Amino acid sequence: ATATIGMTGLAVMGRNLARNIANHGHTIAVHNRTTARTTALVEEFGDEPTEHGGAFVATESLEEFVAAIRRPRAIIIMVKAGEPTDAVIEELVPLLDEGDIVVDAGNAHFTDTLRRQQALESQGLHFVGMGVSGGEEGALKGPSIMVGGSEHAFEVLEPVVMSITAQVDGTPCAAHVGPDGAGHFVKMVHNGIEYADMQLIAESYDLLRSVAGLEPAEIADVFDEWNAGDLESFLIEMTADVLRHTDAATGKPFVDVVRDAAEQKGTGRWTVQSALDLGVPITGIAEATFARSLSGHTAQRAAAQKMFSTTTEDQRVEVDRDTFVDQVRAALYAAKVVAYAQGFDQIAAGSEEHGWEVDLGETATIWRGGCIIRAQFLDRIKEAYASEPDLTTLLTTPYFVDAVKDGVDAWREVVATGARAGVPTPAISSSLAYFDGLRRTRLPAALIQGLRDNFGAHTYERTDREGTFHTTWAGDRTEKEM
Ligand code: NBP
Repeated sequence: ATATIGMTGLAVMGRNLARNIANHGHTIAVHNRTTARTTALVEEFGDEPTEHGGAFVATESLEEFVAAIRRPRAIIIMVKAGEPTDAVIEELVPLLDEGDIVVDAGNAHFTDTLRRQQALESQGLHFVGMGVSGGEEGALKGPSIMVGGSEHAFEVLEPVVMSITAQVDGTPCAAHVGPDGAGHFVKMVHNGIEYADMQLIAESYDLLRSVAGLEPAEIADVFDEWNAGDLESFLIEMTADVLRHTDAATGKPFVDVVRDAAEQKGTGRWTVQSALDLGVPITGIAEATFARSLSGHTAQRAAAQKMFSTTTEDQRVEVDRDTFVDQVRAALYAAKVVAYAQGFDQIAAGSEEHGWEVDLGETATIWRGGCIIRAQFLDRIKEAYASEPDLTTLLTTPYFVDAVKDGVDAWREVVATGARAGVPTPAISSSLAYFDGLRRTRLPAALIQGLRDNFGAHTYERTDREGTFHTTWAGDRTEKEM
């Protein structure tokens, strides 16, 4: 056995991650169900050591693959999430020895990771659920890595993980976020935040174009300008790139020839489902997920467009272009603070529920590079948790308080303008509603409690004394302490 680690599953992600590992001086055994992928990798990049001393050991059968790795073995599975991952684990496990470490680096649902971890642990094996972010390019050049598993398993994997991950200011964008499902959970919420981020950007674009009348190339310039300030991020930069792109076939802006139905692979949905289970209001992520669903509901959209033509129902809203651009920037920033605050709340709640003890500041730190949501902004979040590890909500950290206070008038103006013009802003406006909901001293939830007690005797608590109460609504309306 010559390899220090193994990788099975050599589609785009596995192939690039294996190359990244070899480029960092590790000898890696490679395997794929269809041998052609293994052959192609080795034919293209050779099986001689790389300039850094790493090399590929190409294998055809799983038996050969397992035999090529030094014990205790560390084996990364990078195949399609769900049943294919279970199929690979099932084939692999009988070939392994006690103490070997099986790493699932695919986009597994964290509940699958919990189940697999239990199953493998009972067979004397270690199981690690490793969230890898950054897509194809990140896998090759340095992804953000969220490791979930035992301390021991992490210690074994650490040299490889820390060498292949992205680095920001000398700090690796990888960490042991917690045991069992913690890595995949944090990766899931990361993807949810990515949904919210993209939706907020898309709404901002729509407002600038439909209300202020800017052309896509002009909006690209606006995003470039924003990218020089506190909104600086990979997604803002990429938005300018996409908006400036012209379709070669028609000469039109690229964004005008793409069908306006956003697809999703499911991590946004998982994030929302988990948030519902945990009772955490992640309205930004939820609205972003539903907005994608709405965009794909062709029949309903066609029916509504026929009945409610956009010209008759919407008001013409006159805005001063420069002022409106600034207002949209402020609204985007404030709504983004809310979306991240909600995402971090969800990680805190998941961590509490499963006893993971996820370090929220560290989570912000490892998202600063290698992943799609990498942003300047994450430095602020890292600092917020560094100065106050038990922070109740990111919204109340001084830096964000100032940003939200300074931006709140603009935020309201943008939401109101969008509503008047008939330009939907589900994520920007729901974030404002969330913010207003949190900061109000009295919420109409009191009335809901009254209704619930009236129709269902669900009881209520009082503001002026302890206890649980019920009013005999159908009778003499006296109040009873329960
Ligand atoms: P895919 O998700 O497209 O999966 C293809 C790989 O799965 C191939 O190696 C294929 O083998 C293997 N596979 C399948 Br399908 N069924 C199998 C089975 N029953 N037994 C053994 N192998 C099987 O690859 P990917 O896009 O590279 O993604 C890999 C993982 O990384 C996924 O979980 C994905 O969600 C995650 N991820 C992807 C991205 C991204 O940007 N693409 C980002 C982050 C995470 P074959 O060659 O023999 O068909």
